[in-house]
Amino acid sequence: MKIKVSEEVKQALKNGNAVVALESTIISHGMPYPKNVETALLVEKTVRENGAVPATIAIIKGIPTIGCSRDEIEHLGKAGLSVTKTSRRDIPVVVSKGLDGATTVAATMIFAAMAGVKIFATGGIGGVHRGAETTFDISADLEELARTDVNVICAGAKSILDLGLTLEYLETKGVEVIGYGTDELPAFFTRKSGFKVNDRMDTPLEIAKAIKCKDDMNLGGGTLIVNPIPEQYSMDADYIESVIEKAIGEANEKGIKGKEITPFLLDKIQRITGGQSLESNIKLVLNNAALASKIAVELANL
Ligand code: PSU
Ligand code: MN
Repeated sequence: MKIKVSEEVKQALKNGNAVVALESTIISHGMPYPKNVETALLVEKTVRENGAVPATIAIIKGIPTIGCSRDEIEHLGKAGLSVTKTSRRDIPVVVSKGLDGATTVAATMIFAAMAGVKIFATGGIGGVHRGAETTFDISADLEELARTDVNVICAGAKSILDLGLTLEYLETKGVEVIGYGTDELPAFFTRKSGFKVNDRMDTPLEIAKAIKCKDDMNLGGGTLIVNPIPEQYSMDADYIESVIEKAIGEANEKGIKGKEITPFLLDKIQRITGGQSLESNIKLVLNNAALASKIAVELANL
């Protein structure tokens, strides 16, 4: 299959330099225009400032693209929901029809792995949804972490998910969850969730060493590194919980399910909080991009 790797990313990989993969569902389906485009460009800038090369990943006119151009990012952001949300299962149809695809964590991991990019920064991952015991709604992101060798830096998961079940699922699948400077799984908008991570590490070098070890032993699969939102941008836990409950209530009333539910909830939360959650969301993504870049630089030097 044809994939397109940008010249800059190709060069960096050839020279063994640090590269950080970035997803595109967050651009087309996770934030409103024009904040989504501004954020995506700011994330790329942050990666560069921390010594790595950014590789925003999407499917552009049927071609998996590793290292989208500024124009392509602008297009993904402006076209928004009309760009197909593309997880693992969607890839063959989006590619064969020559469509544009905004890649989820799962699909971004697949293309990062094809290109040889090991480190990937995002905001939050998908997981086991609340009520999954009846809906069976478990994000394909978790399965991908189990099988594809890409290490994902995120701010934990929103409590639109069942965080306890998400951790149990990852444990079953053999996915290591490392807390950066924390023993607790962060809950995206807040630094705490009440759930313990498997291991805590306090430096990017320690994390890079663990990743290298996994590679050297060919264990396969990814690692999840969870990085709490900086204190000054974190939200009030009770407030955001009530907002999330309201959003889930509305989704249930409207009968929204399947691939629509996550974008629906993200949009609702942003609307109810009057954009306050969007600002927190942006800050935590930048924070993750910086950490991912530092890990990628350490990994390149090992
Ligand atoms: N959670 C967020 N922001 C996001 C997503 C999840 O806080 O943008 C996106 C990511 O692209 C993730 C996808 O991979 O939603 C998960 O979708 P689903 O739950 O349908 O697997
Ligand atoms: Mn789902």
